[in-house]
Amino acid sequence: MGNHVPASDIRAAFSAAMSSMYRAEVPAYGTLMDLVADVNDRVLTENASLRESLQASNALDRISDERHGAIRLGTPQELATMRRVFAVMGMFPVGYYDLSEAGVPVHSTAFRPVGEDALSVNPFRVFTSLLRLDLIADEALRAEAQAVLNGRQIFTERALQLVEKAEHNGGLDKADADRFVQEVLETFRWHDKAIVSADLYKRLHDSHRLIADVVSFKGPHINHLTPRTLDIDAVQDQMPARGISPKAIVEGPPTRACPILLRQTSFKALEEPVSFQGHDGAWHSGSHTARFGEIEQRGIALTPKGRALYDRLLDETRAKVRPAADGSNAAAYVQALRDTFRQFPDDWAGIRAQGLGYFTYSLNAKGKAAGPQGQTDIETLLANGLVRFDPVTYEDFLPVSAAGIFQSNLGDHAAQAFEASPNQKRFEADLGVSVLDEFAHYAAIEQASIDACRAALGRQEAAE
Ligand code: OOG
Ligand code: NI
Repeated sequence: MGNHVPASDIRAAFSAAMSSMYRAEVPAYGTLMDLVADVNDRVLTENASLRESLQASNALDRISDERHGAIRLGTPQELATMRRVFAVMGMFPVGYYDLSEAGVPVHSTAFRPVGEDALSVNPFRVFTSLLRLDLIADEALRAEAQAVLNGRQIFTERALQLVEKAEHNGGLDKADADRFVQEVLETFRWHDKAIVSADLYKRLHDSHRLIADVVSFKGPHINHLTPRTLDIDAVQDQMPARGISPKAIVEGPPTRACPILLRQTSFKALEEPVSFQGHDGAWHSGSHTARFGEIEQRGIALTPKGRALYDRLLDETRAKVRPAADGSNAAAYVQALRDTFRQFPDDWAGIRAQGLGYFTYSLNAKGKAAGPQGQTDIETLLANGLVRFDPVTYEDFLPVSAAGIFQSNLGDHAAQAFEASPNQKRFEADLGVSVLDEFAHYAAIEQASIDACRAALGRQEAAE
């Protein structure tokens, strides 16, 4: 049917609805958004060329908007259905992240738009984790948790009907799309009345705080949203002055002239009132800590070679200084990170020459004016000054950083240890599809840009 709303528009409406719901639910998040907007304004005032390039790509209006959020699901069925819900909004699973190694009993993917056009309409992603009850040693407790999860339905009836309708018709019309967003929002809403007793909550919590968070409530409340900042260090520094308490360190690479991958930080999760029903039917008050706010700053997507270098340097840093949750060695960690990453080239030409990052190539003014070329391999075109290259932005996540975000929001106590047990096959079986390989995706973006340059400057007969 011709009157379907584009999936990207449904995602944009969903992202906006989530933002206003979360601001209303978590006032500290609104404070963070205000701080991010102020810092971004300052950066744009000081940096005219950045302002121009954002304006040219139509990114200026939405600069401080949310880029991602996160949820934690309890069962394979919830994950499989969530995949279908996100597909209606043009969000597809990219990447597999094993967090068990870092002491968090989940594995995850990110549902996100794929492709430049979709990302430019609205880049909203949802980092989605599935609880791994198989990592819980206590069998009786595992069975109890399983029974609670099996008994809950996290989607409204109407949301499920609209997913089926969208799948059947290949989309939704405006009225259905509006309704869909409202219905889906219900799944992400906070519920302060637990669906387990105070006693079970305590036992789940003692086993792992995350298990209590996933099992004890009616649905997978959104646990954070994450706007984009143009200066993450400034926001990190200014949080305390606005009355919010940042995690100890910024996750990811150090501050650099040429940003790589992803830097993120958050304010610590808030202790919030919840209530548990007693045997007598009366509600008793308690508290639960789960929800926070985060910020992100993105850089270039790295090739497998670049990523291996990043991982090695991060390991080296953490072998020297392991960041303590209480922030006591934060300065030493930041210094060690900066020193170690001197080994990673910090200019675009160097990153490109060493094959560490992905770039898109396009004809510059000279290239556009030039006629067909004898040689059209990209290095020759570049050497002849006919093409320019620009970094491809990293749109995914980092497992060590994600673990750091999880940990800082699970309290400052020592992390629990699990056997590292990545199980992508199992995750994909539960999901119902394979996740997209992020490296293959970035490589294809780069290759397509090279092909376009070669086609534009090639002779017909020279085409391969
Ligand atoms: C997700 C933490 C990971 C990120 O940005 O790396 C994440 C969670 O706490 O559920 O959102
Ligand atoms: Ni996050």
